[in-house]
Amino acid sequence: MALAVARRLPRLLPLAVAVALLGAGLVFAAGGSAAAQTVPTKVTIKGTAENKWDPANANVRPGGTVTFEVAGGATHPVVSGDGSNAEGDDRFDDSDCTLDKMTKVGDSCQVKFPKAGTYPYFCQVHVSLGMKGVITVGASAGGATSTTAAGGEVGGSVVEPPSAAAPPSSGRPAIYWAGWGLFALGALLALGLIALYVRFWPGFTRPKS
Ligand SMILES: [Cu+2]
Repeated sequence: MALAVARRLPRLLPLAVAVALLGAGLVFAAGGSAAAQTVPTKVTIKGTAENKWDPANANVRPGGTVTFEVAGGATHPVVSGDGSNAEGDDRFDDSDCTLDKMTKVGDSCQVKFPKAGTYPYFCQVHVSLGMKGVITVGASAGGATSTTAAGGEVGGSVVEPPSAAAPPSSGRPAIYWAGWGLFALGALLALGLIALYVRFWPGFTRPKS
């Protein structure tokens, strides 16, 4: 019986190696693509002389920091909200970005975003000129969310998708872990086959001590 298994080893080994390679490939592909679209932990948004935010829409990781900077023009105080209400909505702490702190070129303020979600903001002075934007906080790049927001449609409906778009999980796709599983399985199988081969293959002579 052992011999019968041993006879098939040369054919089983490539299969095991193939499984391991497939797993490794999945890990690489899933991990690599996740790394390629890594969401930054720090983003700088400039308030320009044209009274625009540059970029208006940005992605940042949960726990990340957004720096608002007065790069040109007059004062650009940042207020949390979509601009429909002059007071804002206090979804993030904008107390360091008030009128007196964002008056001249070079002034800046930082806002930390601990939780995933979609955070619209606007310039208190230039909101009527459309100086608004949206910060998407999530582990994966919220491409779809920011493109819809880029259309200027910063209404209440945009605030809903983030919870679905940014699951609280580690952010690794399931296929990444499946890849690791396949790799481990294939590697174990290959090791086991090699061990069997060494033990039972008739033509294989082990050095005797
Ligand atoms: Cu402004």
